[in-house]
Amino acid sequence: MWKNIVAAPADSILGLTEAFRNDPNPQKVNLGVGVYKDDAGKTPILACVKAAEKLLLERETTKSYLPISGDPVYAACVQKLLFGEDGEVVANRRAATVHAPGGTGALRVGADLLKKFMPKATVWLSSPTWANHKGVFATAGFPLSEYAYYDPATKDVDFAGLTRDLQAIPAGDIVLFHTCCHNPSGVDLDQGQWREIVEIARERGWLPFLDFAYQGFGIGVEEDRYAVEQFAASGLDFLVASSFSKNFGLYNERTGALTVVSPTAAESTVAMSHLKTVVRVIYSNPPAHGGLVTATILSDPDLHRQWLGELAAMRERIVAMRSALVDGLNARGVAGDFSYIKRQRGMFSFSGLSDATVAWLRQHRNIYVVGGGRINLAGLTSKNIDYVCDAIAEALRS
Ligand code: PLP
Ligand code: TYF
Repeated sequence: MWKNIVAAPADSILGLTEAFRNDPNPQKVNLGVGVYKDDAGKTPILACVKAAEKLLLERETTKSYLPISGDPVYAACVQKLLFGEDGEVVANRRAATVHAPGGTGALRVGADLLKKFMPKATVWLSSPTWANHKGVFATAGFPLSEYAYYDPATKDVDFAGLTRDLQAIPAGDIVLFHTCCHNPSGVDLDQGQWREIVEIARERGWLPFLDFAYQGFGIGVEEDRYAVEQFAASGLDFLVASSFSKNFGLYNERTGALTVVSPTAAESTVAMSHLKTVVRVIYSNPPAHGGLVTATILSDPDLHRQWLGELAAMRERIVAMRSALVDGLNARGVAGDFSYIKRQRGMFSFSGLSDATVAWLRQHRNIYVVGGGRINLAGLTSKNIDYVCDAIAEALRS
């Protein structure tokens, strides 16, 4: 059947990983795919995860199916991470959470749910956004549109453009936001800006959908959820797609969650009933391991504390690499102000490098950067930072 069918193009970021893997040069550096690496260049299993896995191995008594919505202890833990220990949303049972396979699975479950009840909606994405957002929402059947977000001239949020666009989005459309650590720009909204956005959502009546893939990678677990708290306090309907791939290092365990927040507990019960029907026909019920690991860690005060420490270490290493990169470029007399790289948050930076520079770095220095100039700071280490700074300095001179 495939004889006359043209092959689909490879995912550009994963294609870059493939090319990196096949590159025999020992000095090669991968600043592409969004995976955390430690200073040895490895993506480690967190010690709290290993400890939780040991406990699970001893305690687990069955591999029977989980409920359609996943482990209820996991759902409660997710809600505490989103709304705090004594969040009003939790107390009033206004949130319905299902364990989804990764943040991507959560986005897709949310998209399929919304398509059933908002079939005519357009989904609005930030310009630019994570490429897979387009694929997920388009495949669920939504037309897509973009709102202004990143301004390459100021290397900051184009907030005037953003509010102008959000004010023009009609009621009944869906607006996707990056809660923190915007991928690919690294440029986040501040607290005052989030409050304005919540007000616009209230006035205009569009539905907010928060993609929360990097909780704890920005400033901290609590600081990073500011947007979630503000939308929760507004009493509006909204959705949150959580991912624990990065902050628990559980990439291949497909650990995420979709949380639908409603104005009342009665509505939340209805939302959960429809969430289950959506999940039932895609994967029936979620894989258990990652959710059980996360729930084990978050339910145990010692493991929880250990996780916060390990998460802080990942975040702080990335911040240190931001400084090392900016200082390294300045020390080499590279023209231009790179201080914006220090202001950006999370794993990524729109480095400001042109596609021509990106191509030069790959061809001449075996340094792999995504087209558009997005750098994964976690790919930098104390061993390769000088090599990378030398290479960028030379690329910008040539
Ligand atoms: N959303 C954003 C913005 C991401 O960057 C990612 C992963 O890179 C995801 C969602 C998906 O995460 P997961 O690997 O848990 O599916
Ligand atoms: O680097 C990024 O932006 C992501 C990373 O199944 C990624 O695309 C890679 C594979 C995957 C999910 C996310």
